[in-house]
Amino acid sequence: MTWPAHPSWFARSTLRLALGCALMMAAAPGGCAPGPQPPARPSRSESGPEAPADDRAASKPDQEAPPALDRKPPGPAPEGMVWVPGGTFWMGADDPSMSDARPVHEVTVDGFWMDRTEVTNRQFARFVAATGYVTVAERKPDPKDFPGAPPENLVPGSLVFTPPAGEVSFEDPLIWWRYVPGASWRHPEGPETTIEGKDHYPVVQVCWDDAMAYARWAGKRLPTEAEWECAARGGKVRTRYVWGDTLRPDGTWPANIWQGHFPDRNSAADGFARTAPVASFPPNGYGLFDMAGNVWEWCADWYRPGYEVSPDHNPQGPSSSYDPHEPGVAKRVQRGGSFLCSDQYCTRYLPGARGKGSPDSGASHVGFRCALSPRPEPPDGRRAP
Ligand SMILES: [Ca+2]
Repeated sequence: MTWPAHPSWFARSTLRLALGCALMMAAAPGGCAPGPQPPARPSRSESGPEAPADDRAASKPDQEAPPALDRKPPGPAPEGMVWVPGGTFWMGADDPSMSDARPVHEVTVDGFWMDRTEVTNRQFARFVAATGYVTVAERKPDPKDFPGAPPENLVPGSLVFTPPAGEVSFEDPLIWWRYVPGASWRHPEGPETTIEGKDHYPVVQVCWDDAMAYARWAGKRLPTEAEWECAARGGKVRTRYVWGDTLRPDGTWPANIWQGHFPDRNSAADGFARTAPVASFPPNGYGLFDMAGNVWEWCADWYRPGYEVSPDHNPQGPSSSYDPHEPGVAKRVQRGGSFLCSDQYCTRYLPGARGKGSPDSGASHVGFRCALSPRPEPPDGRRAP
């Protein structure tokens, strides 16, 4: 199906809807805007900025895990959740292409429960069946949000990764992202596709608003960005990957990412060309699955580049959003990368890397998981500092 795009509508919707590596690269080829860098905070590593994985693996001395608060779970685990011990960890990324994840700094979070896996189609279907909730992608776009768009173009739908036939420039992600009318969590790749038989796949085409609605229904909340990274690191200290410092330990692929030439040739050497059923790969040190790759995961925080101003204890993120690559469009943080990430093009499946997206925008590589504090939640679903 060819999308009869009005140029302004297409560009606006795509830039707002396409999330994660691909369109971030569109806004700033080569990664985040270079810009002046803040002075780095003191690093625990004596070797300075992180070296390539293989070098780090060979040279980095063993490091003890930081002291953890709340190491003991406060009680039996809620169904499908694991306890993430609180403690202090190094948050952020030194990678030169990830200036929005600097400075690497020490952060302390209290212990919390986290979903063992990304929210699945079956779990989301239960929520929809119980509440009648209609996701944003299933609603007709409001003309007020897309001034100038022809009314016939304002139809429900969402963005779908659509690989080109051959090599293309990395400069224009609009080549491999397409707004598909009828794409939704029920039809992730478009109206002709289905989630039938995919109960255990992560739900996708859900925006931040949808994720928040699910979390409230489930009596949970979205994790803060700091909690998400603490959980992703699984007790490891400043390793390049959530599983350690070697991309392919024992020659295996430890996560659902991209192999081959992006975006036209995906060898699926890890077994999956698109999303994988949750828990298809080994868990991290806390027993959490798919904290790298598979689908991006929404966090509670507003997005702003950098961590220059951030509390060091239970940070909740900034009070408002600013994305210098798309001023005027408020965005929430995403973490974890997706099946589209690779070391060749986009390494944002690394534990300190960041993604971002408009709260009303989903895509075929974006999902979420929930967190839960061991004490009652405030009405707005976010924990007080
Ligand atoms: Ca894959």
